[in-house]
Formats: sequence, structure tokens, C-alpha cells
Amino acid sequence: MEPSTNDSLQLQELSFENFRNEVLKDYKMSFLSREASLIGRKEVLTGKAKFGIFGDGKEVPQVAMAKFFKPGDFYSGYYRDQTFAFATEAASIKEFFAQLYADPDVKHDPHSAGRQMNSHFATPFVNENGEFLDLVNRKNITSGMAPTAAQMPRSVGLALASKLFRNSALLQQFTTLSNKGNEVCFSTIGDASTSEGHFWETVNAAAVQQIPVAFFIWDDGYGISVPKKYQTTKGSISEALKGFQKKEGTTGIEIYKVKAWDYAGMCEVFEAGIEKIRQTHTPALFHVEEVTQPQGHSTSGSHERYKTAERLQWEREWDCIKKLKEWILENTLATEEELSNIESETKEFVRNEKNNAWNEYLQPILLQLEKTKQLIEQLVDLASNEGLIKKILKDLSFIREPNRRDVMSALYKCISLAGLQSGSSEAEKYYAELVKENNALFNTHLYHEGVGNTLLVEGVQVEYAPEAPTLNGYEILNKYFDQLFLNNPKVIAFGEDLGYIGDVNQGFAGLQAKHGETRIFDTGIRELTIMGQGIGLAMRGLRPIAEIQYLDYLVYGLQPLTDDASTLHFRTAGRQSAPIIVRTRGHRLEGIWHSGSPMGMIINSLRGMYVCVPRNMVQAAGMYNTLLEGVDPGLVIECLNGYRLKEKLPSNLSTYRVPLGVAEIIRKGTDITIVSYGSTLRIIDEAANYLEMTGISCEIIDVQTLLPFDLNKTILQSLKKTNRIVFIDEDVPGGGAAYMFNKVMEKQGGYKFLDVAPRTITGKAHRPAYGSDGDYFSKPNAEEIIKTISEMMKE
Ligand SMILES: Cc1ncc(C[n+]2csc(CCOP(=O)(O)OP(=O)(O)O)c2C)c(N)n1
Ligand SMILES: [Mg+2]
Repeated sequence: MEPSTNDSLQLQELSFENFRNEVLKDYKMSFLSREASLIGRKEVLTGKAKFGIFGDGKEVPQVAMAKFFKPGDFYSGYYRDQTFAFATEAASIKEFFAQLYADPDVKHDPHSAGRQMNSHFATPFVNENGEFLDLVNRKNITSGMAPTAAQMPRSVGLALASKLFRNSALLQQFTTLSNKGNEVCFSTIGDASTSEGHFWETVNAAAVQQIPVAFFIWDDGYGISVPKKYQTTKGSISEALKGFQKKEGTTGIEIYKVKAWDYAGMCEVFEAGIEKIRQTHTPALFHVEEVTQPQGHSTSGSHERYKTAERLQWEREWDCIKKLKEWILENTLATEEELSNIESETKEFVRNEKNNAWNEYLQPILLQLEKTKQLIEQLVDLASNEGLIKKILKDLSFIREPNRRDVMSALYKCISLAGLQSGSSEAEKYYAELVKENNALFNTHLYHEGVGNTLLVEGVQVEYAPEAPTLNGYEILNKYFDQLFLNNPKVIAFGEDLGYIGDVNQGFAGLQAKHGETRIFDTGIRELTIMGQGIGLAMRGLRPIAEIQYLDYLVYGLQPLTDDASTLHFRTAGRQSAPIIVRTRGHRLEGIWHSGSPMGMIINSLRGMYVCVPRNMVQAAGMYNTLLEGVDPGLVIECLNGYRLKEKLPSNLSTYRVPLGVAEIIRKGTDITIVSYGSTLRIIDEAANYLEMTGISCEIIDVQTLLPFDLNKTILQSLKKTNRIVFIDEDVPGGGAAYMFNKVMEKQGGYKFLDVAPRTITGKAHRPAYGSDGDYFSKPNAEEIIKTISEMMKE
């Protein structure tokens, strides 16, 4: 039935009222966020917080954008997006201040437990068992990072996941991870950060793959002090990107331009633009121009130093909140008075929430301080110099805004001055309690700490049938991956040349044809975003194996691994995980670019990942299985020269598991312990065969994983027997071998069992020269090992 004229009038009024309320809500939200920025800056300048970076000037674009961010969607952005976080209810004002104060209580700062600077938000993705939550019915904010454009590469994976969920029949069953691939990834970036290669690689990867990502560029004309003319071709990112514009029948992206002060315009463009992305999976870029920055870049320094008076004046006039207010008044959506009521209400709310956050932050420290002072008072008489303790006590009373470290430092010194050593005094017991408490607050979650920790995955012994065939290494892997893809629908593998030809060493040969292009596929030459793609897919609950073609090129993809994958779990205090498996092949082959073994660099930049260095392909398979059982990210470096070596085919290849951190004695001996891993073991074996003929018996230990390292102290046990030890690898001097040396000597206490000086044998400091002779003279060779060990036997 048609509505009567009266009904339709009522409906119109209703929809006008709804519209008006929506606009006023957005005004209020923008104002609220601005107030948080203004107060936040003061909190830093008065010393309550250490550093602040705020979203002032970007409020209105972000309330507009937040309207179209639906449950199930993903956000990967940067430190300017507090308004978006408030508007999507991902963060509260109180949480915002808790993070500003670095409150380590996860209940107060659920985004990072005080581990990140302010405006680095995150919503929970995994529970304490490492299981993924229902991500479909919540708005998902991936944890922010400070390095400019670091949020870009993972956007590729976050968006690609939607495409895979939409197109792969096998993935339809995971209804808490995706609703038929309808999720859009919102990715924000500052204008200046688009100068980073990360941005270009990401836009290209998104455009080529046609994945649902919305890029928002907050163009305020500056990257700290450096203006656009030094950043962007033609001074406009949307102009510079024109060749990426999608046309009929091509790949590409949609490009939209809007003005940050044009509330109505942005709502219209974002609504239609996001809907199109959701429907078609064509990525889009929203170039938001004429953005301002009322308080300048951050609390370190003022923008008067580099912005002209005219620019500053323009920024004041074109402030997005001021313009929104004018627009509301012009359109008679509210009166001055109504808006001013909203403003004063909001100001008070923010002030109160700030105070609440501060009190909650301070309360536990004040309690610690009180108790510590009482305990110290009892120590005064015990010290030979009681004046010193009294001074510490007095200083403690003068601290206006105490930190946990002030408490710990005073208590430790007083315990020491009082000569307490029993461990049973009240002061010592309390100190021990605080050590434990602070460790739990500040030093946890580098890896998953619940049942999903990969270290808890038990090993499974390898089994061989009596007539087990002998195959090339690559054939072993090929059989392994085939079974893996049959057994685990969440596993996805991709990389350069990995799909159609099945990788450069045929580990995946024939498997794309068998398991499908949504599971095993090629990528462009873009290591950085291959890693980002893996991280994003892993964050969406899939189990990507992301390939770097050669270990030497891991450096191209290292930034997302070290800054994102390795820190994600830590920086969210266990609330997000990216269990990416990075597969690569390396160590000794040929020349400067195909035989690198930069293990020191890798293990020191990837704390937070597990690093596996299998000696052959059966071991590699066992390590993939172990990593896939846990929820931590891992790197597996296969031996580049091992694909054509013969290995026996196990009968339990798909269930065989190599436990992480368990070193294996691969040759028993009595005179010297040789510690190594990967392809170097073959050179060592050659040396050991020779040494045996000369009467020297070598015990060779394969550490198997560098992170973690020999958890059972297998090496120490061996050293206790041989009293001689040498660490060998192909890295530069002071690299991987020095790491192993440190672990055994210092951590395992190996120095106590030495009869002769321990040694490391490594590659040269330079890159390996080309050819067989280059290899011989650049990398550790059998003769060098024989010579060193023979000398050690004579000492
Ligand atoms: C890789 C890296 N280089 C430098 C910095 C220091 N830095 C922080 S923000 C910034 C400017 C970013 O400008 P833009 O992308 O325009 O964002 P805006 O702050 O203007 O919103 C710089 C240089 C950084 N965080 N990361
Ligand atoms: Mg900028």
C-alpha cells in the first residue's frame, strides 16, 4: 500500500531528524577527538606523558570514513587516526589517555598495554589459547606501527584474504573468519609517507591482484617539516597515480579526490566508493586534500618553525571542524546554542576521562611507593651509612609523578645498603614480588604464551618403511607439500615463480594444477609486500607460506618481518598474532648474490619469530609441520644446494615433527664438539671423515633452529665429554657463529668445561666471490676446519 501524504511527511521528518542526529553525532565526535588532542598535548608538555602525536585536523574525514567501516572490516593505518578509533568504538577516550601515560595494565590500555606510543590502536584477534576470535562480527583494527608506511604491506594480505575467502570453495567453511569475502581493508597513510617504496609496491600489488582495499591519504602537505614539493611528483599523489586508474577491462584502482573540510562531499564519495570496493574488489584510493594540522606534527617541536604565516592562517580558516560547524549552521541543522552545549558537555567529559585514566594509572604505583617507603624506613638502622638510606627515602617523597622504576631503584639500593642477603626479609620479598610483577607487565608475549606456543608442540619421530625409496630433496618436499595441501585447507603458498612452475627448485611442481590457483600462486617480484601479504593473511586466520626466492633477497622483505611480524604479539600484549611462515632457500651456492648466509642479521632482527635452519628437506618438512601446529611466526631456510641430494622418503612425512630448539647429535665422537647447522654440516662431515683417519674423533651437533637455541643443552653435555668446541657457519665473523658461541659459553656455562680455547670458523667478512674457487676461499672449507681442529688437539 502506498503511504498516505501524512505518512510520507512523517517519514520525511523522521529521516530528516535521523540525518540531523547523525550530523550532530559526527560533530560531537570530531569535537571530542579534538579536545583529546588539545589536552593530550598539555599532558606531555606538563610532563605527565613523554611524547604525543595527535589526530587534530583529520577529525571530519575520519568520522566520515568510520561510517562505512562495517563489522568484519579491517583497518591498517597510522598514528593520526584516533578519531576513527573513537568513532568505530575501537577505543575510548580513557583508553587513549591510558596509552598516552604508558599504562602497562592491559585493562586500561587494551591496545598495547602501555607498550606503544599513543594512537597505536589494536582490537583483539586471538584468545589466550591462540585461537582466532570471531572476526566477522567485530571491527578489526590491526596494531599500528610508527615506521612510516609500515602499515601498507600487510594491507595487501588483509585485503587478499577477502578475495580468497570469496573465491575458494574450500574456505567457505570458516564462517567466523569471513563473510564470503565482503570485508574491506581500510588503509590510511600521510601524504609524505607515500614517498616510501612501501606505498608504491602496495598500491601496485593491490591493483594487480584486484583486492578490496581502500587507501585514504591524509594530505596535510607536510611530512614533519618537509613540504609536498619535495615528496610527491607534481605535488599531488592522485595526479602522480593517474596511470593506475582502472579502465574498462584493465586492472587498476579507482581514484577519488575529496576535501577534508567538505563533510557532505566526503560522506557521499566514501559511501559509494567503499560500496563499490565491497562489491567488485576493485581497490580505491581516496586522496583527502586540504587537511590541516592545528597543533603541528607532534609534541616535539612547533610548526611555526617551518610553516609560513599565510599557511598557518589558511589552516585556521579551513579547519575541518570549524567548517563543519559553519555548514551545520548554514543548513540550520542546529543552533549556535545547541552546538555550544555539545561543546561544553564534551569538554567536561574528556577532562573527566583524562583524570580517570591518570588516577587509574597512578594508583598502583602510589601503593607500591607507600609500601616501599615503609619497608625502607625499617632498614635505616641496619645500614652502616644510614644517611644514604634517609636521602633515598627523602628523594622518593619528592617525586611528583613516580614511576615503577623509581620504586624499584630506591628499594634495590636500600636493600643493598642495609646488607640484606637472606632473601627472606620483608624488603627482599617485596622486591622479588615487584620484579615478577614488572616482568609480567613489560617483558611478556614475545611469543605466544598459551597452548599455541610452538615450543609446546611435541616432536614426532621420523619413520621409514623397510623399502623406503631414495629421492631428490626437492621430490621429498614436493610430496610433503602435496600432502600438506590435502590435509590443511587454511594453508596457502605464494611467491615469485612458486605457482605455475612450482618454485625455482620444483618443490611445488604440479601442485597449483592439483590444488588450485587460490591456494598456490605466483606473485610479482615484490619481497616487501610478499611478506606483508603473508602477515595480513595470517592475521586473518589463514596459514600462509610466503616465499622469498633466495635468502639473499630476504633483506628486501625484512622490514615487515622485523617491525611487524616479530613485534605484533609483543606490542599487543598477546592480543594479535601473525603466524606467517616464511620459506626461503640459501647459504652456499654461487657468488655475491646467491650464497649469502646473513644469519646474525636475521636472528637479531627477528626475535619474535622462530628461525629454522634444516640440514635437509626431510628436516624442513618436519619443521613446517611443527610451525603449523603453533601460532607463532617462523622462518625456514632450506639448503639451496640440497635439492638434488638424495634423501630417504619417510613414511610419516605429513605427521613428522621436529621440535623447535632441540639440537641433534648427527655424528658421535669423543675428542671435539663441532656445532653448526644447514649446508655447512656437509663440509664439516667431509672434514670429520678426514680427521677420523688421523685419529681425531669429532662429535657433530646440528642445532636445527637458531631461535630458539638448544633448549636441552645438548651441546653442553657434549662439551662436558670432549672439553673442546668449535662453532662453524657461513656467516661473517661475529655473526651466527658468535651467537652460538655466546649461547653455549655464557648461557649454558660452557666455559667451565674447556680444555683449550674455543673457536669460531666463519665465512670471510666480504661477500663470497663467484665460482667454485670463490666459494672455497670465501666460505669455511674442509681444510680450514681440519687445520683448526688439528691445532686444537695439540694445545
Ligand atoms: C621509516 C621512518 N622514517 C622516518 C620517521 C619519522 N617520521 C615520523 S612521522 C614523519 C612524517 C610523516 O608525514 P606524513 O606521512 O605526511 O604524515 P603526517 O604526520 O603528516 O600525518 C616522519 C618523517 C618514521 N617514523 N619512520
Ligand atoms: Mg603529512
